[in-house]
Amino acid sequence: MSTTSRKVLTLVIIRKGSDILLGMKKRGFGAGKWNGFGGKVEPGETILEGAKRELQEECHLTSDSLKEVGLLEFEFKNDPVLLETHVFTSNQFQGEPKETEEMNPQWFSMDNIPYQQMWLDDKYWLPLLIQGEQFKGYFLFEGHERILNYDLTTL
Ligand code: 8DG
Repeated sequence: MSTTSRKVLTLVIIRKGSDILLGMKKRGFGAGKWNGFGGKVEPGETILEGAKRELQEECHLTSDSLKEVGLLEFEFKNDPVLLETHVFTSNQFQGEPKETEEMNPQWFSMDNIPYQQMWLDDKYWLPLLIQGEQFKGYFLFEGHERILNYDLTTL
């Protein structure tokens, strides 16, 4: 498949004890799914700055200790855009999660993650993040609900 462009995205998973914070995406790409917080990196900002900004914009938390732990590439069959998603995590943050126009945040116990209402790839890599591993992956989707093939390695 030929790739003509690459979009750089961030995804932030905040942890607190044995819980993780997810948000129900209310609109746009991935609406109706629980996910971490993130979005497109804007011109003039670093990827880390983009991750912090999206965390603040989408659920009103700030964190100065985001750590990049994963790199995920997503392709969709018949779509020339490759989504390069940088995954960050932290268990240190300031503020209380607050609902915004984009996301409704909720804490989930790490042994009760709502994978049925998440992107299909998350059940492969999120357990690695929870175990403190670093990882790199590629997922080829057909539509939003089918993975045609994937590759995932720990670093
Ligand atoms: P907008 O303002 O233009 O609506 O969008 P944005 O907030 O800048 O970006 P977005 O389109 O909402 O960003 C997509 C988010 O979804 C980003 O955090 C990366 C994440 N994401 C994917 N694919 C997958 C996936 O398969 N699994 C998970 N967990 N997250 C994904 O793009």
